[in-house]
Amino acid sequence: MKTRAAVAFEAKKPLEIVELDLEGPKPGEVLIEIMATGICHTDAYTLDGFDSEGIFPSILGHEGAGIVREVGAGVTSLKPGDHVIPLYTPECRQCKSCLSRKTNLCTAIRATQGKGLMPDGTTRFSYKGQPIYHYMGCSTFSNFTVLPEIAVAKIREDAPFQSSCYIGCGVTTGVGAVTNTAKVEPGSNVVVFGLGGIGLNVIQAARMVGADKIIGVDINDRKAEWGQRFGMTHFVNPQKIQGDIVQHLVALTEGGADYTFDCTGNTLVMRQALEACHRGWGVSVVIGVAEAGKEISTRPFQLVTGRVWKGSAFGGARGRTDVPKIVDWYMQGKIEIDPMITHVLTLEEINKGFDLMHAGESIRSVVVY
Ligand code: NAD
Ligand code: AHE
Ligand code: ZN
Repeated sequence: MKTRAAVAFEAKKPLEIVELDLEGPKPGEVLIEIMATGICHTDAYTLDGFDSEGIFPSILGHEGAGIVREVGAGVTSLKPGDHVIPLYTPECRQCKSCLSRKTNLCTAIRATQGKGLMPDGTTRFSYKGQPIYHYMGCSTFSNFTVLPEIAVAKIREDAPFQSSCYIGCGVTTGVGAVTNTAKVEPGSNVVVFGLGGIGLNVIQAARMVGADKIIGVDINDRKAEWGQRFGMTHFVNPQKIQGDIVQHLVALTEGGADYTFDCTGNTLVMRQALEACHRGWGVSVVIGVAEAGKEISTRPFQLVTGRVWKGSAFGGARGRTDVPKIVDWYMQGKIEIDPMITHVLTLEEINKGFDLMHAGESIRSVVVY
């Protein structure tokens, strides 16, 4: 079949809207019509050539929602017409990682996914007879895409596509980092570095679980109002304070934060986030994705004296189990999504979404097909 898609032919070049060829689902796979997709900073990071797994030409996009149109042989948990969210972190429920109950990082198809291929080692997209690669197993910047059954979460049909697509990455990542990874307790002091599409979801989850001080840190003053809108109690622009940001935050939290979250991808900020934690128990969660080749460092003494450095991918969520629950939280009003969707674009306008992100003018841009 044919599908309209925004293709990343080369790093650092705008996406091109073209009509591609797409092969249908093989056994264990489903064809999905994507109805809406968000643009996450990770898409921009890969397009900018910072991802050590970046492959070109490919179809980016990993934050989508859509409808199952066809199922391959042996698919039992999905049927045509089901409303779904593609999962870049699948949940096979059979691999060592899924069975461990210690992680959400299912390994069933990770090797082929990282090479831009389906689990059978082929790509289903082509343009003028040349292969176009998948991205994060999702490729939601295509109107139609193919995914393995284990990488698809079935969601309720009354959830709007335009907002629920954001649960495919940003919402689940931010909310899950608080509820699954850090397990923030009521009364905690929390510091969130980077008040973008992820950081604001960390803030709203910290409010939801009853955190006390919720301090937002961003170099863009326009983000202060956004943080307050979702529960931030204090805002700090590190470029506008006297002295060191870590000392400033330690003073503001009377000894250090119980929990800090990096939502910037900047390795220097990751260090500040760790060192702003309380001696003896503070936990810092790395969410931001750093450029290829970057490394984090701190004095080991920071860890010896009880601070804990952790990471969180997709908010520690097991997608097929947890994503439908997060959709319920949204539909019940426990979490907000709509105000964070600042721009709704057509596929032809997708490059504008990247420009808005780089200019710090959007929280989330969503492409509606
Ligand atoms: P975004 O562009 O919407 O927001 C980033 C924010 O960080 C902006 O408000 C920016 O002003 C701020 N910022 C940049 N440099 C800063 C600094 N030095 N100090 C303080 N603030 C700074 O991006 P996003 O979509 O929210 O994504 C944030 C990060 O999370 C990215 O690195 C992205 O790749 C990553 N991410 C990780 C996961 C995961 O599963 N771990 C999932 C989604 C996104
Ligand atoms: N491919 C990169 C790492 C990118 C990365 O860390 N991705 C996050 C999700 S970001 C979503 O916006 C993730 O889930 N990682 C776990 C995984 O298995 O990819 C690199 O450094 O090679
Ligand atoms: Zn993402």
